[in-house]
Amino acid sequence: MTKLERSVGELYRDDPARAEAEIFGRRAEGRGASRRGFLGGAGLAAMTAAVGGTIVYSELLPEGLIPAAMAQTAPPPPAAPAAAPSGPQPLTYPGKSNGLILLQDRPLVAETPEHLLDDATTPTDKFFVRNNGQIGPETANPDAHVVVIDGEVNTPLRLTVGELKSRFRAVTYRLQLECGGNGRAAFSPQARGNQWGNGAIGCAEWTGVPLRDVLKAAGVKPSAVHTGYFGADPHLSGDASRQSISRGTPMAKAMDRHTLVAFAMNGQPIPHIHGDPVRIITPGWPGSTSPKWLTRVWVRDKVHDGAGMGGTSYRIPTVPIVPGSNVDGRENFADMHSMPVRSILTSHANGTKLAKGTRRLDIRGAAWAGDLDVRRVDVSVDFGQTWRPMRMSELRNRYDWRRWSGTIEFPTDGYYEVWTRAQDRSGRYQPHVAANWNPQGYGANPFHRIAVLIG
Ligand SMILES: Nc1nc2c(c(=O)[nH]1)N[C@H]1C(S)=C(S)[C@@H](COP(=O)(O)O)O[C@H]1N2
Ligand SMILES: [Mo]
Repeated sequence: MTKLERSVGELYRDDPARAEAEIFGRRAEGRGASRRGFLGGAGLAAMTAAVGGTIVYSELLPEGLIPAAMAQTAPPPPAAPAAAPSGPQPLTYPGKSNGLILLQDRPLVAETPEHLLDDATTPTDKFFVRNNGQIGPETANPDAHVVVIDGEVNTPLRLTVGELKSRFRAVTYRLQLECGGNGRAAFSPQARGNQWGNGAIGCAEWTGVPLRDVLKAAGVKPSAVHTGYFGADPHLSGDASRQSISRGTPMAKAMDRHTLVAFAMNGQPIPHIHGDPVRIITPGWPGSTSPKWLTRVWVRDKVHDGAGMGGTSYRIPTVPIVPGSNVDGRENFADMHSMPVRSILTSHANGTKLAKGTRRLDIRGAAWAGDLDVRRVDVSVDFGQTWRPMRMSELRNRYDWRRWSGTIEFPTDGYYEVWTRAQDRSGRYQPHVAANWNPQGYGANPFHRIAVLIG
């Protein structure tokens, strides 16, 4: 047992199933189904040693969940050389907080840890970054940059950014922009792609022209079904005939007055890494429908078929599949539209240590649900046995996120997990664990959990 006590944390990282078996007792030893999952004796001692304190509600700890204290926010890159520091790497990028976590270098991908999303409006330096290809070219004269609107329109347009600003009325909204793969790290078995925690989200103020006004100026034909967006960023391979990504949405979403052709972020020209000089913002839908470095809006008479459309790309099963299945997404899959409900605790980081004797804690966070909005947020400190409702902020505009706050209580010193759970307006709650597994890992939205150690 001595060896296990020292290594159970490592064991959880390397082989969660074996760690569970060691901690909760092997199923084969079966003392009857009612005993399975009971954390006691040697298992409890090992777990206590691993998390660094008495687990206050240990009798309620569910089997099969990696304790939050041992879950990593982001794994090290798979092929990291032995000499490289292990664990998440900080991002070093001009204009970006080095609290961001680098998930990939090429293409550049960086996540905002949940506790850095503590502002009502996400500051630009803390906004996550997701590229699929190279970074778009610099534009010497942003107002001269041209965007083409063509396809199923009566009058194709070639609009410069200058014309976009002078011909149309600009609006400013605070809007959710979330990667379709946010939460992917929660999938088991691991799904393909960046292993995001819950930090591929930002809610910044975007200023721009409603895309619908531009589309109306071009005159949308009745045959229009879908948009197809194009950006100026070259494919990673450098092959000019390939798009790094080219997605779109059904017309109804493109015609929503909150879908913008944006040219400012938080009151400033959009920084280059976020798509300068213009990008689309499709709030509440997978971030991949918000192209940066926008060059073209192609109005299609069918669902767009650009890079990142079809197959298992941004598509989720309409009939659940066996986790780990090798499927091509052609049958019983649908394009992911609205993002699912999610909440995060932002006032404290995972692994927060509090002074001995702390009995109350003021906490805050954010919650959002794509097109649906959030009905409520609840927090538990006893592994989900009891939940306490949180106060919620008003929305500034549709597709804003909710900020929530409240106070939680701890009966004694020890190890706790603070779990947050939101419910959307249709009545759906976040699940305990990532549901509806799919090969590319979309739609994982289990509770946010942080470990807190008191004393
Ligand atoms: N041109 C272009 N636009 C793009 C991408 C891209 O690779 N190229 N990535 C998309 C994805 S997958 C996401 S999640 C968002 C991220 O926006 P951000 O980097 O400004 O945070 O941009 C989207 N727009
Ligand atoms: Mo994304």
